[in-house]
Amino acid sequence: MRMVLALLVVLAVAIAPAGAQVLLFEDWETGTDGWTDYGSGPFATLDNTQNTTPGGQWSLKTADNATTNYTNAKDYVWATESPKLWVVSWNFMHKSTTTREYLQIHSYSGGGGSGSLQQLISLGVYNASPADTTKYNFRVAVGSVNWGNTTIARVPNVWHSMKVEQFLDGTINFWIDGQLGATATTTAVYGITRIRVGSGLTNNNAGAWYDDIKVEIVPEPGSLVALGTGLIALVGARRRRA
Ligand SMILES: [Ca+2]
Repeated sequence: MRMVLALLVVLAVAIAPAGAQVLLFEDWETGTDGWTDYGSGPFATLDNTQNTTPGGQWSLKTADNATTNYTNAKDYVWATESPKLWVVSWNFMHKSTTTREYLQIHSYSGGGGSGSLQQLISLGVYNASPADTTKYNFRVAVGSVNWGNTTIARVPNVWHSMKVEQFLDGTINFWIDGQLGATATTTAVYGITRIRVGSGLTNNNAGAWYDDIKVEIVPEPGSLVALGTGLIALVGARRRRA
């Protein structure tokens, strides 16, 4: 029995929150180091009119005057694909006019933005069919529904907390202000190689603000399940012997 108790202690320690691994946290308070501009301009720039960070001043604002596509966003890349069990969260404010502004989660086969596109997931506001322009919209581009609508009504000109989480079975949840707004499933389950802040598309002269961007990796449960299964088997064996 002493051994079982010892194993229970080991198991309790193993199950105790190991803490998600933070791959990226950006509140824009110390510049844009590590980020690169997408396209040839105009670019997203630091802005101190709508900050959210406690004690901070800065958020990132996409330009209002993007008249061409494929610019006006900021990228953060990883050479190696992250683990697949990830959570990405940020704060977001959009204007009242119809626009297309969102954060993008990319996965490319060669890391960063190299090789073939494996997955592209977005959450924010979009303007083309089938987007309901009264709701927040999401996209799962590969192996899924592409653009879809959340159940959460758009409220412009205030900050919203946005969160996307992926599970190993291909479930992707989209959260807005702590409410689950949509769930999608995909057959293309990949880790992250790039975060793109902004749609990179023309935005109807209505740039948006982004702050407190966090990319976290959740410890995979496999080792804990294995340990738990082992413990149950051991207890069962001891019971049979008793
Ligand atoms: Ca900030």
